[in-house]
Amino acid sequence: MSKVALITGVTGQDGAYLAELLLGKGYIVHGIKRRSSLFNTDRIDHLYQDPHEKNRRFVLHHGDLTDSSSLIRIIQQVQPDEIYNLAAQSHVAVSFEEPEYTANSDALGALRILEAIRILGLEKKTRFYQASTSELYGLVQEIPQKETTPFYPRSPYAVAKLYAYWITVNYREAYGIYACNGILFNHESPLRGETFVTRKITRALARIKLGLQDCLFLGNLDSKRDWGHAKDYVEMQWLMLQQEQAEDFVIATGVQYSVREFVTAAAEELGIHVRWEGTGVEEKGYDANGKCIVAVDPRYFRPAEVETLLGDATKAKEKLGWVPQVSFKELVTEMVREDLKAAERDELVKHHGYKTMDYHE
Ligand code: NDP
Ligand code: GDR
Repeated sequence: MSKVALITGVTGQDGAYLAELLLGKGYIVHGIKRRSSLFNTDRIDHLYQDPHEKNRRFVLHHGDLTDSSSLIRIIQQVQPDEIYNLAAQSHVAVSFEEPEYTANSDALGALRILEAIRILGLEKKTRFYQASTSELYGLVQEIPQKETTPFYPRSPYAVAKLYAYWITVNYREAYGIYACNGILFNHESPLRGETFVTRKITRALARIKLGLQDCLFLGNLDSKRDWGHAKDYVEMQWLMLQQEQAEDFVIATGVQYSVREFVTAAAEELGIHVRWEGTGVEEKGYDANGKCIVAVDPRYFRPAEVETLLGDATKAKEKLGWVPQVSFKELVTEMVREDLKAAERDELVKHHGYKTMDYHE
């Protein structure tokens, strides 16, 4: 009998990689997508199976983390062995603009799923994974951060995720549900959303290289992150649900770079050497011809910043056999290469792909 998994946030970066991983392991995978006015399934279109196909192994359902009734209905129908709660309003900066919605989806969303497990009497059957985050450490109390490091969230997103973290622990202790938190540090890929800093950088630099864009505007260049590859990290999400006992794990590479260093590395991949000049809001990056290609724009500063994150994943190494497969350099190379291909397609369309139409003809 195939195992059955339910993924919330299946249309997101991690959801797409995880669905692919689980299908490869023989799972039947159900995913929850929310209704949108445009197609939002780009990342999983290659996995799509027509509803008319018999014995489908990949099935999508409309639902929303803010809507208990949809969650209960889907979980009742699917009777999953494993639920991966990846859905979230996941943008830290946006959470300052939409704090209430962020709390509703990111904090109460986890509670709604855990309650659905209870209401449906699935406490002994269904295992639950919560997508927790290094943002919980916020104003860091210890370097590097591990499972025992105290939390100090610095955004409405992180505060909402703190609730989700503790409600997961609480339902494990109170009701014996196999529920665990993966405290994942930043992980990126060519599927990363375009407004997160790594993807914003690789996409913009590729476009600058081809003359499709002039300048990349960024916020805090000094911010430091521990960046890994999403493909590596979803494997750990799965492994956390395969243990004898539910536990919480930090997943990180243990290596840290600044946003400025990410820009420099991505530019080097494109054969652009960035010369940095100035400090603070005056800082700029120039190419070899003296053209300004990177500038600081204070609109991207956050009301409260998380300056530095560096993870210690010793526990995951020892218990899950965690070894990151993709290095920082390989991650940057892959992201730049994919964004360069996309920029080349845009350039082709811009210069050769269409002719100007005179609609009055
Ligand atoms: P994405 O932003 O790429 O994906 C988020 C997913 O959640 C999308 O499928 C989105 O749908 C869906 N979603 C958002 N709101 C709702 C809602 N109200 N109801 C149902 N679905 C919703 O995030 P990632 O894949 O990068 O991250 C996955 C999870 O891991 C998130 O919870 C994130 O907070 C957490 N995390 C991520 C890290 C990272 O570095 N990537 C690190 C640590 C934690 P749509 O496609 O329609 O927008
Ligand atoms: P983060 O990722 O906030 O760590 O959350 P993001 O890539 O948005 O920011 C990383 C750091 O870069 C700085 N920064 C900028 N960020 C963005 N988005 N845009 C900019 O122009 C810019 N300039 C500088 C930020 O200030 C920050 O310090 C991600 C999300 O995936 C969360 O869901 C997840 O929980 C954490 O990673 C771990």
